[in-house]
Amino acid sequence: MRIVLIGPPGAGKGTQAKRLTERLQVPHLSTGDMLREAMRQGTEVGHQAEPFMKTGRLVPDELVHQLVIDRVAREDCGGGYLLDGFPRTAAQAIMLDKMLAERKTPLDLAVQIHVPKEILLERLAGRGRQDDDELVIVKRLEQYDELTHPMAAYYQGRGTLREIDGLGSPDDVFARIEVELNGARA
Ligand code: B4P
Repeated sequence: MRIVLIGPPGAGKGTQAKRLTERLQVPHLSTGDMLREAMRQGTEVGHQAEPFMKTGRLVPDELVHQLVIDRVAREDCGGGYLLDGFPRTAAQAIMLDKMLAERKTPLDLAVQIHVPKEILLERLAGRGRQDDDELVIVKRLEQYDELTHPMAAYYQGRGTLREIDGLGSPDDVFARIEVELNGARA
């Protein structure tokens, strides 16, 4: 299966992606992880992404596009994959569609996780990653509201969007996602 996972920072994308990929036995493609790895390795992409990530802004679409194209072309993605945190803008959604059409591999499901802002702030404050500084978090949430949330409508129009309540324990949330997953596989 090919799935995209959409949600604000702290919604539990990474947490649920791990469970989903274990269940489906497909690779977990997190653009956030790929960008952090590029920064750690000091690659050109990493250098270009760093100032954006440190200030809570989305990195330019072109940088992420190439990462995704290269990763999806790898052999382990032949049986499907889970995209965690991609697409995040309308341009990324269009790019993904083009790539899927070229490869003749349609998307099965877009899952959007909803969590109220006050809970997101609590969760992120407890995590302590470099970009979990209070001001940076506010910027990341703003970017989600302005760019990513409206993008979800793109999938609604196509009938692939499933909206999930992200409150409760990670197991509660996963149980809700599983219901949608089973519906899509039926
Ligand atoms: P990401 O790495 O995607 O980071 P994130 O949005 O914070 O999501 P993450 O997966 O880490 O958090 P989660 O909700 O799982 O992006 C980081 C940055 O990279 C972006 O700001 C941007 O600059 C850049 N970037 C990435 N992709 C991009 C793209 N496509 N285009 C442009 N820029 C891009 O978990 C958060 C915390 O909540 C965890 O501590 C977890 O334990 C906890 N949690 C999860 N579920 C919970 C639950 N049910 N109850 C309680 N706590 C829970």
